[in-house]
Amino acid sequence: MTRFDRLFEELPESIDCALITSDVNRRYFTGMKSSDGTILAFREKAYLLIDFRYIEKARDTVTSAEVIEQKKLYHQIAQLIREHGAANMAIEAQTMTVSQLRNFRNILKETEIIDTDALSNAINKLRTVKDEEEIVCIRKAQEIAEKAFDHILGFIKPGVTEREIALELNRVMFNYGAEDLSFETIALSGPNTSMPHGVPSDRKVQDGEFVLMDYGAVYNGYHSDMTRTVCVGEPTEKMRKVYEIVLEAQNTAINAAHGGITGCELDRIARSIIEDAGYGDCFGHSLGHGVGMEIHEKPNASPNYRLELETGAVVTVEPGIYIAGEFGVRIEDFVILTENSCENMTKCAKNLISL
Ligand SMILES: [Mn+2]
Repeated sequence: MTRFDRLFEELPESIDCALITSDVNRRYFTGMKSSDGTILAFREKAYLLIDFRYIEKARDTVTSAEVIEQKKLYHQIAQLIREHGAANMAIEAQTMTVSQLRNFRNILKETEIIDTDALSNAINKLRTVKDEEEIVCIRKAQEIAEKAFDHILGFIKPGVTEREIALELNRVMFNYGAEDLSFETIALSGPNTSMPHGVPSDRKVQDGEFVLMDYGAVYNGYHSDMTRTVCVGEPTEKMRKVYEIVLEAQNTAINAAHGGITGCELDRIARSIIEDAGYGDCFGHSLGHGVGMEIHEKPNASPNYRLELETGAVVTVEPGIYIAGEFGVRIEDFVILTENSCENMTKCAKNLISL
């Protein structure tokens, strides 16, 4: 069964065709990366309309859809809709721009445009559960990130700056085959570690400080995501204690994770440990998020996500404690949920390392 077949199984029967306009979902359905292009999928057949810059590659590689060179997009779409006798067309409401929607409405006067979240939700649902091929790519993306981690431990020392650490992580990841960075690498030191998404600066690392690194690599369209907090020299008693609380929260949540647990239940397991230790106010973000073709995707492990995390979903487990003006600790792994437990895709050690 193709991904298009599975999509139409998820969609209400009343929907005649689906217009897929986002870059990431176009890649999900065709396997080809491009910065432009449009998929129009009917139950019986799918088309990829793509312009001259990509046409040769598309004709060589795309097998899931008939490839058509894009000339006058809106008219070509109208023509296909007429040929297939479709009365309505669902759009990706979560990503289409208002101006695109207006254009389609102007051109497709006879076609009902379904602008609910039905199509976006159906695609998100498909993408949540990863198949074997996708898992292979995610594993590879994580292997690249872990090679960079092994390397950076020998690079961090008093006097190097946050920016130098970030740049070195990036360089090594590209060197080991990353297609891209999962996001702008975060490398923070000392008091800056209390800002969960701080931006690397020219601040020099000093002895006795934490260095927090949150980063990942993209491999064949799939992202990895990890955070490690290491100490340069010896940590204080408080630093050590906070680190152990975060680690316990993380390990406990990972041990409890399984397909069918709700996002809020998983979040609660980690959060209650941090709350019981007296640091509830210092953990102001959610426990985790889905990872795949996007760095943040469904499902979420957060206090207000009441849905089940499905078997086959990949989610991060990243509790943290952030004490403003002092320091912060975050430890992040990501796991694939199985029926009764989960497999941790992050293999590198997380005992407190002092360099
Ligand atoms: Mn993350």
